[in-house]
Amino acid sequence: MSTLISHLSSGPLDIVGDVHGEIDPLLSLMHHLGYDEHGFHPDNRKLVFVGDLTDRGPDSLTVVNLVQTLTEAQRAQCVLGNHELNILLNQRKYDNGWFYGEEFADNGYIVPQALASNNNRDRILDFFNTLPIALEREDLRVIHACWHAPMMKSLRETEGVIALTEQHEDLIEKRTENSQLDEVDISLEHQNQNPVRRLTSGPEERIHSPFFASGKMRHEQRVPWWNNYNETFCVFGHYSIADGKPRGNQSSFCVDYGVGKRWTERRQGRTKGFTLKLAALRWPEKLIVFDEGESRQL
Ligand SMILES: [Mn+2]
Repeated sequence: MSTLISHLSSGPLDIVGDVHGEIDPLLSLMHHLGYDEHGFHPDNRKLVFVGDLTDRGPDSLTVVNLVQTLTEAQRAQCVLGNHELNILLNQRKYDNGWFYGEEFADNGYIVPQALASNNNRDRILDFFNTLPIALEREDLRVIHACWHAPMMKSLRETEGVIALTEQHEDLIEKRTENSQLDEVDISLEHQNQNPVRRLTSGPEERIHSPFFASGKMRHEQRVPWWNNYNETFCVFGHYSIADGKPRGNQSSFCVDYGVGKRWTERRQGRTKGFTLKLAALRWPEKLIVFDEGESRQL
């Protein structure tokens, strides 16, 4: 197998949702799952991260450091999320300023965050460059946003995520430049036909009433691809269930419980009993464990 689609560890797993720089919930979740701070588990369980380790929360640097250490010690695996991809492609977004040493402000409120310096940037990029897009084994698949079987083929034919992204960007540009497609259609082509984009941030479709989200006007909306997914069980993140609606079906499960926006709860003075949580799905038990210790069966 190539580096972009890798073998998922055998044995029991704990698949952790989008961490988004929330180091304290991560350490708390690991504790409740029975891991020590070095990622050892007495029952030889392994951690798997669905990507989006960074941005929004207070300490992306420490989260990346920890996951890198665990991954290098082969006690954890991690797939690439769209937030890691943006940083790899050097695409400055409204919420990844920490990487560039810049504060994250929301309507004048500065979100408390550790900022990267020149000393850590190269190490972070080197680590992100090692991350596969997909992990699979006989009974289970893990991906950040969307499993799309026809596009998995292109992951097996390449080594580098940056090269693969750019190669498809060029192809799509050439194909659309003299077409009748408008700006939104072309943007959708880039989202849906570039395997790196589709697998790390999911398919989208045009909407007719644009709305404002994550710092810009949106003319597209996300497509709930899992409604038509009926293959090997797939765990994914990306689609924060901050609105309270679980996502997935009998063959899939979204483990992103929205901790990435916990700073909005902290800002209002909350210190525990958060609505927005970090969760892990225990496999094969199918038990959902949350960072404050509660759990429930899927
Ligand atoms: Mn994401």
